[in-house]
Amino acid sequence: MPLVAPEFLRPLLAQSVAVFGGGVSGRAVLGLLAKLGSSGEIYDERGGAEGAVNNFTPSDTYKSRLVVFSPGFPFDHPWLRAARSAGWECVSELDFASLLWRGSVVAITGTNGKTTLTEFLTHALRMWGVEARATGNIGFPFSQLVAETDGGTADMIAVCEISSFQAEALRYLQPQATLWTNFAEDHLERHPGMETYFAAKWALVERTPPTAVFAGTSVQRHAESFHRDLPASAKVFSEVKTPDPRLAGGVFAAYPQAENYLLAAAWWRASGRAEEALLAATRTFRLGKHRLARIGEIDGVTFWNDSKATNFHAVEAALAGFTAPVLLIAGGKAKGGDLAGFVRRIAPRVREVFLLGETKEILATFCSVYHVPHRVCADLAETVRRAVEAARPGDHVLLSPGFASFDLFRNYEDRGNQFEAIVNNLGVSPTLR
Ligand code: UMA
Repeated sequence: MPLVAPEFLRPLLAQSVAVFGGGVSGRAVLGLLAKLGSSGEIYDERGGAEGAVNNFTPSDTYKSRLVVFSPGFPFDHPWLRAARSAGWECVSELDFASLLWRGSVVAITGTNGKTTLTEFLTHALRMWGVEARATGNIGFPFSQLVAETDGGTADMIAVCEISSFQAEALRYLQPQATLWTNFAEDHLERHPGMETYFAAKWALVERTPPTAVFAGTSVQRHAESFHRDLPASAKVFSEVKTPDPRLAGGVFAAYPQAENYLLAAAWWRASGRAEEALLAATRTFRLGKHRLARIGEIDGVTFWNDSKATNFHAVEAALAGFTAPVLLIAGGKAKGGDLAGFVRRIAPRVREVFLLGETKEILATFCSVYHVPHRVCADLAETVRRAVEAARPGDHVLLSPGFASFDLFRNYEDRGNQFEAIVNNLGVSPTLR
């Protein structure tokens, strides 16, 4: 069946559309526009895609007066403000895709664990026989999914990882359910404070039927502190449950994934599916790359790649899984937040920290304050070299940076891949995942 745009969009698609952001989502929007028989032009302040225009002023050249914008653009970006004041329709990339999607959307958000939960639910639904697709912040834009599937079919489910950047701009997407894993400090480079970061994600709660909101206890705690009430019918799950023996030894054995499993299971049962099938799915599910992945062992020292840990909460969750102090490789591009508090909390769990990236000097200062042995390193290769020198048999060397990667790497995958290559060059056995 061909793609069909809602009526209000049709006149706006008759002429070229302004697409803000030349990254993966902007390029996916161009593809979707082509499928709709329309076209677009990319605007990007920093180059982005080939042929992108680096300045935007609303003008009459565009008869369509439609902007579709990447989540990289804050909602109050000057270009968006200008377009809105000129009367243009400004639609986020996620909203734009949702307007053309025939299937349903299950939204997954949270500070940590959302990518794993998105991948897991997709895997479980597919085992159940549903045509489910993982999409959104996971790195596969919803617009690309919609273009590839011609808008999908009514029985398809888009399991959509939604970041705060995406949630804050929503006006059209209506999730069939929202699973909000947890809430902790992150992205304070974009949101002016924890309350606005929380409010951005809260938009999803407001857009979801009240009986279909599933949240972790940290979400409820923060909702209370910000004087917001989760719907009375929302289901909230405890992070301090005794481990479920049925999940022992697997991805969902410990916090935060144990709590995430409870959320998934509650939604699964509420949608009329038998939990046995979900449990069976946990047994065949494998974690994606760069998420606390054991990459190998040399002379009794084990190396772990947790490059996906781009915030403090993720590092703390990773460290909690080790019984002995860890040789930690950390640092990267700052995103705001309480760095001193972060160092204070990890101090008892690390034997030494090897610091890199934009935040290495400031982290070194706090390491001195909290008596954490540390070394400031020139690059990733030096952090590994120094960690190996300090390691004894039985030790764990963990790359769990706690910051974004864009200061030294293309993205967290690039950072993790480079780490694995360096470690493998030390003579470590091939990937053991
Ligand atoms: N840009 C400007 N001006 C701005 C902001 C951005 O010109 O003020 C330009 C940039 O130069 C860039 C483009 O816009 O060329 C945006 O590129 P991008 O890589 O920031 O964003 P997209 O390619 O649109 O990718 C986005 C998500 N990125 C962000 O939210 C920052 C991707 O999440 C997501 O996978 C993709 O859409 C598909 O949905 C990435 C991410 O880091 C992985 N997300 C954050 C996170 O997980 O912590 C929220």
